[in-house]
Amino acid sequence: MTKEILVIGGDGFCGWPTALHLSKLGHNVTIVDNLSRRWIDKKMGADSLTPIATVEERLEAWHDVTGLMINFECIDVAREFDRLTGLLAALKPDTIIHFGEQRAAPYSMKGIEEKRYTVDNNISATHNLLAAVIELGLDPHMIHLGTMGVYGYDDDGMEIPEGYLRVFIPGDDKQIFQRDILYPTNPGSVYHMTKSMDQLLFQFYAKNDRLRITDLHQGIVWGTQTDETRLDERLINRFDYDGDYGTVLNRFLMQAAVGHPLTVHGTGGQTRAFIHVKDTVKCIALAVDNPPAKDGKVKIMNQMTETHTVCSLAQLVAANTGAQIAMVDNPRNEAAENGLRVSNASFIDLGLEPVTLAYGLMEETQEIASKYADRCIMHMIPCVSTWTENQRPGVVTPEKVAA
Ligand code: NAD
Ligand code: USQ
Repeated sequence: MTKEILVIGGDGFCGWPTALHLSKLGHNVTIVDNLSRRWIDKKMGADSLTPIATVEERLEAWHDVTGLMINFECIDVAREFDRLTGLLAALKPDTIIHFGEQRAAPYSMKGIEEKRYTVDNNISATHNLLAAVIELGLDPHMIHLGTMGVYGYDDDGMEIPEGYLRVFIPGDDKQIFQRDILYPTNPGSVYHMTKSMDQLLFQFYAKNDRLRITDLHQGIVWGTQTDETRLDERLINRFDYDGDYGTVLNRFLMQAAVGHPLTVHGTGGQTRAFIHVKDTVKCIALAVDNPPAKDGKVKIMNQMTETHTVCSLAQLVAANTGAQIAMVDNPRNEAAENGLRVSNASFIDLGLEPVTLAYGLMEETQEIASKYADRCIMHMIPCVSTWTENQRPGVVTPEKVAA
């Protein structure tokens, strides 16, 4: 059935290929984006490795290639509440997909300006959206892109469930009460903290107003192209590689392509969850087709397909490409090593057949990185945003002297 779908943050790395995929599936898609991601790149002096076209060129290309139309509205969801409300009232979307947040952990730790921006932008964007929907009396299915990072990486000795933890509480009269509580959040950056706070906003509005909300706790997305973005050069997806926005596997693949050593933080013993961008768009299409019941509870699904340590990824890329590995000081405040087991049963039950590292997609991403290697701004590669003052280069601490 054709749905009216609003994609907030639809100019971004995950939002753009999702908007195209849903349009291709026959839905009416409107993108809302304030283009802040493009402006942040300009401010940092960074750029996508792939040459991304303007939004207007992108949408024209989509129409040229497929005959399909995607609409675009430039709205800051965190600040332009009235414009957001006006659009929602006119569109009455069946589904709203919310990608529109500042998503880089290192950027959120860069300094006070970036910390405040990340909190103000992310929390206001999510709350404005929820409040606008209630104000207008609409009943869309809302899908939010959350993160695996809300669970933390403390290796809790169990498979991480999908959002909720079943607990048994001893009552005063020796009765045992059973509750399903949100899995205790344990964010590792200001960015991840905003995603933890989003969870409470969703919990409240699902309970109070019976909103139908799906929160997708996504792992690190890698790759760049999907079946739709490869249809025309003007549709190409972004490829972040700089020290703030580049994520680890894509960084390793592009570092190998430009002859830079692979920058493993600390021992590389951090285990993380991963998903290819092709599976991201498939998962979101599955979520669109499977809205939760109006039962007062947020539906939470873990959107990831495999786990790896940072070190094992570096070794894999090095073995495939001959790149050198450099063990560098970790600019983050994170455990040197952790295990991680995650349930992704919901998406598997819905029919997801994951494309994992084993299926040759690394080579595909490697080829794209090589094709655009000459666009790399080499001095943007190092991760320079530190988590604490003590980690800043040049700060002398007793630990550094002892080392
Ligand atoms: P991105 O930065 O490429 O895209 C986000 C988009 O949202 C950008 O185009 C930006 O301009 C827009 N945006 C931000 N604030 C906005 C606002 N106030 N109003 C309107 N538009 C706004 O990020 P991405 O990698 O596509 O991530 C999308 C979502 O998925 C994020 O919420 C992120 O937390 C989540 N996520 C991403 C990853 C990943 O590895 N990329 C992993 C897990 C979860
Ligand atoms: N790392 C390196 N070398 C690098 C870059 C990163 O060793 O050059 C390490 C980091 O120290 C960290 C791990 O790789 O231990 C992952 O870092 P990342 O930048 O790939 O991912 P992260 O900061 O966690 O954030 C990304 C997205 C974010 C999303 C999150 C999902 O930017 O939007 O929410 O992945 S998750 O990690 O599952 O929480």
